[in-house]
Amino acid sequence: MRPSLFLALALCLPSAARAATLQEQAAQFIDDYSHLYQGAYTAAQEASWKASTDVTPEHEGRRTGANAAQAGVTGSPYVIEKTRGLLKRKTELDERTLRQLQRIWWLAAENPNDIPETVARRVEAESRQSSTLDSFPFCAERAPDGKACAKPTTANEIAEILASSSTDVATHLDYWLASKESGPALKPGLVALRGLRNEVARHFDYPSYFDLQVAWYDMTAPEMMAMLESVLQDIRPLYEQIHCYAKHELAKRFHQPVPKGPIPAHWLPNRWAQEWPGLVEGVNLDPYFKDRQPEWIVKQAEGFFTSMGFDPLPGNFWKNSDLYPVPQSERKKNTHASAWHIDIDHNVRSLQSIEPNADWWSTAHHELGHIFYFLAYARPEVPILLRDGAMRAFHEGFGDMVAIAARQEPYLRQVGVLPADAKIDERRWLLAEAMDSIVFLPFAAGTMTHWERDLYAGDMPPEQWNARWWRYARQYQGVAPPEPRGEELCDACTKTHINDNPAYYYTYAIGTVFKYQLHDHICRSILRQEPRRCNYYGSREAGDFLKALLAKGATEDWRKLMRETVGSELSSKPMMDYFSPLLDYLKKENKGRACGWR
Ligand code: X8Z
Ligand code: ZN
Repeated sequence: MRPSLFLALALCLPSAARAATLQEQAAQFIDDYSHLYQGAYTAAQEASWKASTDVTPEHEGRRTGANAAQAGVTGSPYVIEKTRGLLKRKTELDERTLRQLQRIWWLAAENPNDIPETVARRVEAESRQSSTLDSFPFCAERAPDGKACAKPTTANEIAEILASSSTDVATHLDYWLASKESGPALKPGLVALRGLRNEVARHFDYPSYFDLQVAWYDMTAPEMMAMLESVLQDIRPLYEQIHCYAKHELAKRFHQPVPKGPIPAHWLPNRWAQEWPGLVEGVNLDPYFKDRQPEWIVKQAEGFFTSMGFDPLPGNFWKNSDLYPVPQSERKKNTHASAWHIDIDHNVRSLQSIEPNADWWSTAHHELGHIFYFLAYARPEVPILLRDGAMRAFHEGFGDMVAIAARQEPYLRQVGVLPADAKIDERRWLLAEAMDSIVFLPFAAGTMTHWERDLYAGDMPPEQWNARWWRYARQYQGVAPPEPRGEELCDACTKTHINDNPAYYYTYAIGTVFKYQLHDHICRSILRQEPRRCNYYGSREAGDFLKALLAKGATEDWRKLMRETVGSELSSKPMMDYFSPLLDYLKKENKGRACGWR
């Protein structure tokens, strides 16, 4: 049966004697839609899970089929017409109904089945791109023929080598170059997807796919860019000092002259230069995790949430999750961490490749943050369509906020990660944290978001993609490639989200700012502790506050919820206060050094 016809039959109106009011009609429509949506979504999630944890052509085919069926529901011409009609009569509908209809509209815009060929091509291209991304064989060294791989490597190994304190700059360069090899394999797929994503969004009168995604915040793209610009302005003086410090430290580490301008990208401890862990001498957390089992990391992360009064994770999480690395020869799986709300109810799982180090420690907390959020709003009072973060950045910020708490010194001592006799230097400890959070913002709000805005809203020609990527990396991050990068390469394409979570990345920037607002509020107003030495492990009050916030899902306007929860709209003030001791400290450290990159 064709999906549209099926839906027209399934979503028929109640045949009551009296004519139903518009509110009643809308409620019935939403009810029927939600039922079909949940079923189709669950089937698509199950198929995607299989395709992401065991990349084979067969699993990719099933994912394509299940996603097409889901698109048949969400983008059915009947759904589009009905929703359009209801949204035209907004004043006759209550707020909760409107919020759900708005979501039905945005979901329809992803796959409008009144242009079925475009939708079919998009669904197939998305699925293929994910398979290419998830199964790419990284290679650290080529055989003498220049083709065969003499030394296969993995994403975890690349991350580990780049983040190590090794002074061998040649190895850094080899691994950095290896990490960029997926770009050319992914570029043709992204060229096609950019066109298809824009086509669906424009069919719904959004200026571009970027604008469609930003609409989930009830904002226009220029409003979003202005909000991010103001965050970037706020952090600029601190970032410039951090950049200067890092440049000189790295030059020392690699026995190289200090560059006048940007930092060479292969010197940095992350392949996209998005976070700079391990740069602060004396603050390297990795050794403290070396003797731990990866299982301990996840259990400890769960323990953080349960200590605040959250229920333990359900059995299905432990049974179905895929949390540890597997050799590519055994099975190819997506190595980027993710959390899955399989049935929009209590069936949850996470995909990770946890190794015992500080990076996975934070990531495990981040992912469990998503899972506890899913479970908190999966309750009968929250309709299926509003079982979501109050906004996307709440979801990203929540687990990250717990990760801030999980790297506070008192907590690390309490759970035995930091030995009792370990002495720490508070300034350096704080600087190491800034190397994650502050350093992340020019990447997230700067390079990534501007590049994706240009990609979609600016229809950036493919022969400018690499040059634009590096222009933004230089402008926002002060980072330059080690050698010229031509347009046959695609360094932006190597970033996971650009392929499989498009036009989303500003969400992490907002989440970063928001998590310090939440953290500040919990520490100062609930626990009466100083945010830089604040421990909410075991705090029921912190847990009750968070559970109440999460349990609302997306039933309320996010700005209103923010004002009610942390007392203001998005503000970088708590984050800047948190890191405030660093500015003077770094100015002293950098005294006499040549700083800047412009
Ligand atoms: O993708 C993630 C999470 C999954 S939502 C692991 N993050 C971004 C990234 O890795 O690029 C978390 C921080 C930024
Ligand atoms: Zn996340």
